[in-house]
Amino acid sequence: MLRELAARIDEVRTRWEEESGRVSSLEELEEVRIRYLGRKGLLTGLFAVLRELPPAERAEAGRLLNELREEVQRGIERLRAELEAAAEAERLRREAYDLTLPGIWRGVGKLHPLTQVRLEIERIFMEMGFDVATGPEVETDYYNFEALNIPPDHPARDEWDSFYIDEGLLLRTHTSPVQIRVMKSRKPPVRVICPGRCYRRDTPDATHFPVFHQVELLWVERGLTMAHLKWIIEEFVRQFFGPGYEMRFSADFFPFTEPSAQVHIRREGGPWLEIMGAGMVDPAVFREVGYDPEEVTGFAFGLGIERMAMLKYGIDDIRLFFQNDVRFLGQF
Ligand code: 2NL
Repeated sequence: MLRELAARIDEVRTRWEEESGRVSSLEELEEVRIRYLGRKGLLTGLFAVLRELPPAERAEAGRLLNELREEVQRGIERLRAELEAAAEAERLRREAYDLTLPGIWRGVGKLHPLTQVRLEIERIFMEMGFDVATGPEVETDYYNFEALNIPPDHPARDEWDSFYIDEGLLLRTHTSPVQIRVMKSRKPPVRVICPGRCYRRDTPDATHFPVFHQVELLWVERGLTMAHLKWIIEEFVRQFFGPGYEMRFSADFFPFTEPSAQVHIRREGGPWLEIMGAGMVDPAVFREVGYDPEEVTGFAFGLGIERMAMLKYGIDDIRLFFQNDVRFLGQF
């Protein structure tokens, strides 16, 4: 009987050695553990046989059986430790950060040069006490032309020069309609600048584009003269372009100002550069918005933001602003 049990113990040992050698995961190890040490396991079965042996043989058989059980238990503990260590090493490998790799560069954005220039112009005039007003880009014929004393046969009103949407509706050709809206909604004094996008049916070339940006200024108060206008522009030029420019006014015509002027600046030895059109608000415009031209005076100017940016940075083609090439835009 003892010999028979001893033989079965050896069989189980051989089988254990073989099977435990094939274990490659913690799940498989648990299956093997249950197969040998579980309630219905192979070793548990042998311990049941032990109880049927004659008392004289039980001690020896028990020793053999305990030896195998300890062998199996030690083997399981060793395998468990090995598999856990391998799993942990794999986890560390998977989660490892390679601190020697170059970082992921996410470019820091910046404002479009036209936005930068607009904000700079807004800052200069806000510091002088002007409000910033904006208005719709789709305007009525009335606000864009009529209220500005622009006659029906004026070339700007031609379909070839403006983008019409419907009868009496168009994309504004300047930001002057915003100033009309401001004057109709406030009493003098009015100090306001109106920046914004404008549209004209131009064929694109180095200095024309169907979309462009303007800043117009308007100051309405008793007793204003062209001397005040000249000072405002001089101060603007000094802050925006820097010191050392001389300024020249020459006669021009706009339906909404009288007298009207173009303004040029030049540096010592340089060419005259046109920077804006300006003038004293025409009495017809004051009457239209309900101001008494005998009571108030006012002046206005309009400048192109693209033109200001091109002069300031030496850009020779207006189309560069709208091509969105970051190699160009990133320089400002
Ligand atoms: C130009 C000329 C100008 C104005 C705009 C204006 C607005 C009102 C009344 C009177 Cl509501 N004037 N704006 C005046 C003179 C010139 O712009 O060549 N801009 C690029």
